[in-house]
Amino acid sequence: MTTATLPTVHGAVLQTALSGLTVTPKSLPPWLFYDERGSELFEQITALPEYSLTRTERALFTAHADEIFAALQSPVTIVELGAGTATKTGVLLHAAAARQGDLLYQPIDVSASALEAADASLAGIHGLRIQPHVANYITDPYVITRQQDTKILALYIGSSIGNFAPAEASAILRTLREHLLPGDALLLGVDLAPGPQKSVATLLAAYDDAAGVTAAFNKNILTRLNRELDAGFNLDAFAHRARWNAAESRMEMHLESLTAQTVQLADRRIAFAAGETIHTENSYKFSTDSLSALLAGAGFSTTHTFHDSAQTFAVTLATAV
Ligand code: AVI
Repeated sequence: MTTATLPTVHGAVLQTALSGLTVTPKSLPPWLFYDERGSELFEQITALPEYSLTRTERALFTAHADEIFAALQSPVTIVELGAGTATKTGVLLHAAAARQGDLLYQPIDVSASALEAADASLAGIHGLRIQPHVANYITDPYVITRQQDTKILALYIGSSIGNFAPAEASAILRTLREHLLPGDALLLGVDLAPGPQKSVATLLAAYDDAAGVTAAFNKNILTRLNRELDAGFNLDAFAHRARWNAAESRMEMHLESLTAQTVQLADRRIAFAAGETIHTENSYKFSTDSLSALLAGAGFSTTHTFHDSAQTFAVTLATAV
């Protein structure tokens, strides 16, 4: 089968895989992780002892929700980019709904099934109305409904922004800013760079856990190519690698070819040298300064920053200027 005759549903995955694997260095984009199995594995990652991001962010929401909504000084309509199943968002939605009685929540996500799960899990929150929007907030236009006498609070949490290169991250925030009016707000959750209380070893363990869940998550990208494209990856011939790139302030995930090998992919044979890697993910880690600069460049001004005592994760409230 040639590229031109492939059904559309496989077209995007095939085009992406071919364009990433026929150049040097090889790479695959992280969105390929999130098929059904990959999404399940990511949920497992968020509960791992080594991966504290999700727990720390939830604890920050629990501790500071009231302060966040008090600082906004107005009822809000909440929008969430990449909401997924919205598991952590419930803490914020509970607090806002209790405060203002009636709350409109507009989760935006590429996965309709994740939004259905969000709808089911949030159904018990009194006064909450959910208006889901299935869209890829990076590539698709999206709409935000503005209610009278409320300001918009946009949520972009879970350090999702860290999976984008600085220019892409900035473009995502600028697009969001175009939907907002001065005085609207953004709550951004990001993982912080190593510092006095956060070692590189801690970070490496978070992306290479003892139970091997992150390794399975990384290798699932090859399982997906085997299943969807009939590719010929031997999973045992690749190893999960997690690396800290200090110059770029990012964790990187790679899949390293353990031998010299060739792999069939559609009508191509892809050659790997022993030790060559497929770069599958960047996870940028921020400092207070890099975060403020990113926000300022997109038209936001930081008003509050909340972090845990060990300064591993930050939740930043910023105003659209
Ligand atoms: C979704 N994203 C913020 C996660 C991260 O930490 O970059 C994805 C992940 N990759 C490996 N573990 C978790």
